[in-house]
Amino acid sequence: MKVGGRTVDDGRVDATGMRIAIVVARFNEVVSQRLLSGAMDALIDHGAAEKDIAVHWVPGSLEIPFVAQEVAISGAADAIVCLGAVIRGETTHYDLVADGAAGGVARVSLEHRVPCGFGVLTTETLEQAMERAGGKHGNKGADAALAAVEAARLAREIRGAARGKPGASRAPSG
Ligand code: INI
Repeated sequence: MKVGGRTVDDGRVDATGMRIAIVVARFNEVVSQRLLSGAMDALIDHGAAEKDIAVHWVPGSLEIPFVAQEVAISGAADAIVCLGAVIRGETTHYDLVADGAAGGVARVSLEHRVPCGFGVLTTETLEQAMERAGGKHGNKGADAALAAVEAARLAREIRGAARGKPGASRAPSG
């Protein structure tokens, strides 16, 4: 499977039994709805149960880090998937929103030790966003979901190995 132009070790992308939270921004909803569909399909294709996926809608991408943080603190999710679309053509504070979302999500992930897949598109036009939300450039919502699951599996292996259980990290295949 290709994620971001590279081949991912698909064996790691097993979402069976995982509790996953999706935090998705309503702003540019026509795009984020497609990112959400892509993420849901990818998670279910990889073994997640629909009942284990919680979807939290927020007004815009700037609100994503706060709600992701609340999810992380609650302990309700093994992985968090963050989805939104920031389109330069439609805002004068594009950089502020894009940087705030990316920096905030990265901070939540590191401070709370919960993997966060980052599927917030940053594009010049709505057309470019649609191309990345189920169009000719794939679905970045699906990619972000699978990246979060892969990171959650790795964390589980590493934490298990640190406690003396088998399952140390493998070298990538292919
Ligand atoms: N939020 C987005 O998710 N995408 C955008 O393109 C966008 N624009 O264009 O401004 C946007 N703004 C809203 C922002 O995320 C907050 O919801 C708002 O500032 C209230 O805090």
